[in-house]
Amino acid sequence: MKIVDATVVVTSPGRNFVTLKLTTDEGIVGLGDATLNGRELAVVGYLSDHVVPLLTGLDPHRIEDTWQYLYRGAYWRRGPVTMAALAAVDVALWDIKAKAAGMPLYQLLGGASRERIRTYGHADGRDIPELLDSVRARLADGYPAVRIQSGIPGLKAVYGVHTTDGDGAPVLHQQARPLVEDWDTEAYLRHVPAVFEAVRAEFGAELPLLHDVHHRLTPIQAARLGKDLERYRPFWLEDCTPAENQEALRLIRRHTTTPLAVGEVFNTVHDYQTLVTEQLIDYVRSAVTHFGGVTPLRKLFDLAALYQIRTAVHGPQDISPVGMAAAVHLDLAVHNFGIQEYAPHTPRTEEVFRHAYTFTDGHLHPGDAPGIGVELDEQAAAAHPYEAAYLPVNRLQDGTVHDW
Ligand code: KDG
Ligand code: MG
Repeated sequence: MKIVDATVVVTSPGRNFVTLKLTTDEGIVGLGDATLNGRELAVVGYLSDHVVPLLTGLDPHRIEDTWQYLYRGAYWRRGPVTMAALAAVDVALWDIKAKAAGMPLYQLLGGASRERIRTYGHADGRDIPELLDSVRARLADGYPAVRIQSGIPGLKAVYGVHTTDGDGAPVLHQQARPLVEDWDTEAYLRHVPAVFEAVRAEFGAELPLLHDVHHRLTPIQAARLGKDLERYRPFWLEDCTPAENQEALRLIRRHTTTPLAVGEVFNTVHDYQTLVTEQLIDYVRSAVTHFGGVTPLRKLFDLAALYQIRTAVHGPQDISPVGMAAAVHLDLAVHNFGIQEYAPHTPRTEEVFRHAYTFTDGHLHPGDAPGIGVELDEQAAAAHPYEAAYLPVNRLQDGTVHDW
């Protein structure tokens, strides 16, 4: 079999998605997600100018070899743009291989290790009463675990607390220029324990509660927060510091038993080396789409398994249904699966990407369609052209730019 065509499709049914479509001489189509929120066109350029011309004529069955050819062959390796482009190729090739085998991808990854995939949903509120309502709504949706994010008294806009448009798309993520949010670490550190206190008081001790710090603290601040939250038994504290500094996690780990989850901005296993081998974290959180695909993420998961670290694939709405499908196949197959983040895509997005994966009673299943089980309706995609959109930026009250 040979690849005879490679096309990059950009569509914006509420938010931008980049999809690579590979076609073989046998008429098999494979899809891969290359969406990099706020920098989509950089990946489109990388793919169209430097990857697509290399793909025609290749044997799509040679997934590992093609991955190494594009990764090592470029010389300039790693980085979000490169790895999103590589992920799209990798997932499209797995899609083709599984379709050629007449099997859902998870079967090629070793078969199901469980019946279904436990997820967590997002609850947020501008204040605690609004957050409690949101938790109630997620529980009514069936989610077995909930991430809680709350507005901070005195701050006007905080990560994870968003308004949605009529279609359910988060408004804060679709600004033609970055929206400016504000930040006050001390106010945040004072407020978060009160948020956990209120949610535990309302929903009891058993509900798994997660919280995303979004890279905003110093190591000692993160250690303090981890300690303060221990009595509420969080499921995890996510991205408590900018973890490019892997050594920071040593300090945090020395002070708290709150489980730690890291990795949504990482692109390669090297970004995790210290964190995993020194057992400084409990969950690895990279997305298939930003980590170079199923092939390298599987390798990371196997490394993590040696240290009893579990998986938690990043699954925000800016991962397309193609990237989400790939994640759900991997989740079903690997032994050290932990939890999957899941926020359903909008109806407009689901018209463009029809998928076999299902969400029932708070659990995902990839379905049994051959391949990853996603079809791209190109006519529907063409009705939604690219729209410039940026993630917010964050400033302290004196105007200093802070991590978002
Ligand atoms: O594009 C950025 C989002 O994917 C990210 O902010 C979402 O932190 C996030 C999460 O945990 O889903
Ligand atoms: Mg996060």
